[in-house]
Amino acid sequence: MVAPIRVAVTGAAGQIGYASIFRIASGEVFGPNQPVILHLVEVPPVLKALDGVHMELDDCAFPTLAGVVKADSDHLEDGFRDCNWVLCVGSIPRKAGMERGDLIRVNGPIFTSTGRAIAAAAAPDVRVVVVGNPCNTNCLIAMKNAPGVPSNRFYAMTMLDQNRAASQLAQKAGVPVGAVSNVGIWGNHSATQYPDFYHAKINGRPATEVITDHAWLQGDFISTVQKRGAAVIAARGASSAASAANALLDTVKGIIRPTPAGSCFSAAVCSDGSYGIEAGLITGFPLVSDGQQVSIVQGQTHTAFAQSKIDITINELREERECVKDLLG
Ligand code: NAX
Repeated sequence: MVAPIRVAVTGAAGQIGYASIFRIASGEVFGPNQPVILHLVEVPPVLKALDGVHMELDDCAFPTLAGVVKADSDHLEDGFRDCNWVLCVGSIPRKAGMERGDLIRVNGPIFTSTGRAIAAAAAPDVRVVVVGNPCNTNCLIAMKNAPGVPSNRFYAMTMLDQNRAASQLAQKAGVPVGAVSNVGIWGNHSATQYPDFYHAKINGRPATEVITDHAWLQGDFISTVQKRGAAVIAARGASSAASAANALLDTVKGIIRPTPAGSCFSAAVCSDGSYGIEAGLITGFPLVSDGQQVSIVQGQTHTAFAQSKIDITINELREERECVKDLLG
């Protein structure tokens, strides 16, 4: 009998939470033989809706779902108790007229209590993935408020950007998206991020050889990926949800499954000073996993163009950190 793992999802009744939890319960992420106990966390006014979500989970009769725990955001330690994974989706989405700095100040405090509750109650092997925006800086706040939890357990999600970038490259090259690999997302999950096409591969060849329109790569490709979230909102009238949930699951899979040789996956992690990026910043890097440990891909070289893009996004991360320095524990 395999012991169940416990997976907390905050904002579980929201768009991304709702699109994630059924797939996690189904066994898609942790496998068909791994029971999962879901911990669903919401703000108190949404607990009734969460009861409905719980009913739906019951009604799926997933053999891998070994239990459901519900908790409210005023009792986060109950929500995170013994959890092996804490997936932090819950936060306030940006509203019309809100500046990025306003959003940081609204959501930042959620992550001080999140960090403290993780340190107090989660399992010793807990791993944390932050989706709620601004996810890099929220992840930094959680990490700084979780004394005793190693910094390499904290991830912020840039996988949606990776998937968006891979899809754009595939469409330009006229190949299936599965032919694209090794797309690293550098820096912040924001409009300054740098999707690295120089190291991307298409059918194992450098993307820059397959796609000869380098003006497109340096121009429209990058800006399309950077602004894709806004384009989805403009078209759908709501922000990315299913694709974000899919990216969250891809992130967890990227962490727990060995990365195919010669490839990478993207998430923001605590910089160890690699590539001259200030240690301690939660920065998007290309990563590899051996199924147990995740490490930053080493040895990539960057063109002056790429380095200038990376410098811009790292500067933005420093500015965001400055905005929340009172929340960093
Ligand atoms: P929704 O508003 O649909 O859902 C958010 C849920 O979080 C709500 O149900 C709300 O009640 C809950 N919540 C709010 N504060 C909470 C707290 N303190 N504790 C627990 N739950 C809380 O937003 P949704 O579309 O699901 O987006 C969630 C977050 O993901 C937003 O911050 C959004 O900006 C961010 N995103 C991040 C992406 C990424 O790639 N990193 C992409 C998609 C998305 O934009």
